Amino acid sequence: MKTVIIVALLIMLVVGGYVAYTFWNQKKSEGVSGDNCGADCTELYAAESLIKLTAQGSLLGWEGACAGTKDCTLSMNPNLSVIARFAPRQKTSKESFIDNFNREDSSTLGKGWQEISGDFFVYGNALQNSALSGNHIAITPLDAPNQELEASFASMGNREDPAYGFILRYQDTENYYLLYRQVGSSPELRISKVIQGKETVIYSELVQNPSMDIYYVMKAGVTDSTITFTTLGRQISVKDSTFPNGVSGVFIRVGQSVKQHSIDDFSARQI
Ligand SMILES: [Ca+2]
Ligand SMILES: [Ca+2]
Repeated sequence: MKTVIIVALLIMLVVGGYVAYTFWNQKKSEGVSGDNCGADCTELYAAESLIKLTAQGSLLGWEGACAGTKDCTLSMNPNLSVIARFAPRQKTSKESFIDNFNREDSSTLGKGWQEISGDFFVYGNALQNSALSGNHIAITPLDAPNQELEASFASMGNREDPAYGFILRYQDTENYYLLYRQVGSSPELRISKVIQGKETVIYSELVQNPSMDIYYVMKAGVTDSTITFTTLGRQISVKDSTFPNGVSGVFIRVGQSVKQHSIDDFSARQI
């Protein structure tokens, strides 16, 4: 059985370079990815194999043994050469992590969430804390130093002084920022930092308590050393450079007579 080689040069106009693809495999068909051809960009095919080339991305057109802009099927008989020309790629958008929790009830959160304190679960297409007193914290996989967070929160009661909000620049289970609405006997918006497990409030403002079981939106942001917290038409801000980076997430703190509060429509965006 003779072996033939097909070479596809994938010209990436956006970067002004090209990626050389050589196929020499027994696989019956192989997709051609615009910028991903594995470690060596080579594949070996048996003679007479039918090879289907599929361009992923905005293909301007094939040249050489293929023509047009659709998938190209080649019979591996003679040596063949193919060039795929692509339109410039769109500039990569900033990363984001979005979750509306619209999925089956579950004790694990999925989607890359990591529960690092207490216990959350997905219930009724939202996030809820479990019946444990103390801090409930879950972090996202979005690792960007500057982030903007948004989520809806619903209180199931203001007794026992619960708190709802965000964690920013999580370092480990004892070091991070918290931005939250403290409700109950001393209702406040707070920005605090937790160092070696000890929380210090670095800025706070008085607010009213929320109504029960009504969602309201809160936003948090951190850009370099500026931390902002926005809700109820108010924005508080503070400068602090203790933690320069780290992932972010959600935070609920509950007291002894535990209520299960809700969080929904979470988003985190790199800024
Ligand atoms: Ca939802
Ligand atoms: Ca859980």
